[in-house]
Amino acid sequence: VPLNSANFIDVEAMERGWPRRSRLSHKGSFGHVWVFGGSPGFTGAPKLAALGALASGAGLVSVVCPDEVWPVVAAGSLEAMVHSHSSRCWQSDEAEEVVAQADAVVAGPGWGIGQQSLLTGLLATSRPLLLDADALNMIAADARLQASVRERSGVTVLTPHPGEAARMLGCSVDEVQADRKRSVLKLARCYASWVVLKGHETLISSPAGDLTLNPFGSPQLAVAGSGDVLAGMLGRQLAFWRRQGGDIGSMIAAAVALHGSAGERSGWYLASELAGVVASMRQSIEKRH
Ligand code: NPW
Ligand code: AMP
Ligand code: MG
Repeated sequence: VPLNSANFIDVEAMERGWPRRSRLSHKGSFGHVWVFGGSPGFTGAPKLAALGALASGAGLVSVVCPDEVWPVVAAGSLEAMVHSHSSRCWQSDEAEEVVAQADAVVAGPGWGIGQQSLLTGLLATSRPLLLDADALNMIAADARLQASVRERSGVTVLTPHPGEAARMLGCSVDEVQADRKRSVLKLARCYASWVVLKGHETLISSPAGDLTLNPFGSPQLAVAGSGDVLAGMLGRQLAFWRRQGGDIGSMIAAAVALHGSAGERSGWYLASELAGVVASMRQSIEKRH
């Protein structure tokens, strides 16, 4: 694979991703993010993704989780709507019809690796789709899902950490880390998708192989749930893009940079608190425009 040099995200590029809100805007202007995730023992992950979407300014957020964890995921959820896989709002043969209300779908946080048929349905829709965590693990293990990702008509974003990238590439974490540019490019080309290879100096590749390096971030982000918050933030950007348009690559980069930049701040130690820092930074950027 020919290796392109990476562009860096600077502060201006990060801030351009969070434009001032029009006075006439309403929650529909910012989009409806649907998060599919959660399983026994992993109920926090979809909630953190929902929080990430809300913190970065999504208009509406819905979570869809397996029936057995629905009471736990729904408990205490004030802002996000929470449905179970078999709830009436979700029952349909056609995934496209089911996600008709969604401006963007985030699939994977805490989902477990037994959701192949639901994932197949989501891949077949034309909705902007962000695949993280267990969605990536299922794809890594299933050639049919891999083909379905390649054949998608809508925008697809993959957000592997080095462990998930290693599973997808069939190599070791050390091999991924030894040449992160080559790793992210291979994934982007193989899946015809945007790929965000997380970790120190997160690398973003467009489907065509244009690379962007995120210089923001801190090892403070190496904490349970911080990737789930990022998945929700990127879901918000995809939903906003579907509603208001713009340059999708810049919007992805702006979310990665804001997440990293919030991670550099002190005063937080939980991923849920990171979302609070993201929200206040995002609000001050929006007001400065
Ligand atoms: P090692 O071996 O530790 O050095 P997994 P997970 C590697 C959910 N969560 N640099 C790591 O390396 C998620 O959403 C739920 C280098 C190991 O090999 C998923 O659905 C939570 N290596 C599920 O749990 C909160 C790195 O990756 C492997 C690396 C499992 O996700 C937590 C570990 O990854 C979590 O978000 C880096 N920067 N980062 C909840 N409260 O509900 C990772 N690795 O096995 O995919 O486990 O990431 O915890
Ligand atoms: P996940 O492993 O999915 O929870 O994602 C972890 C998040 O924290 C990603 O956004 C990573 O880029 C970020 N992160 C983890 N470790 C570091 C680090 N040492 N420096 C910067 N960012 C990190
Ligand atoms: Mg993760």
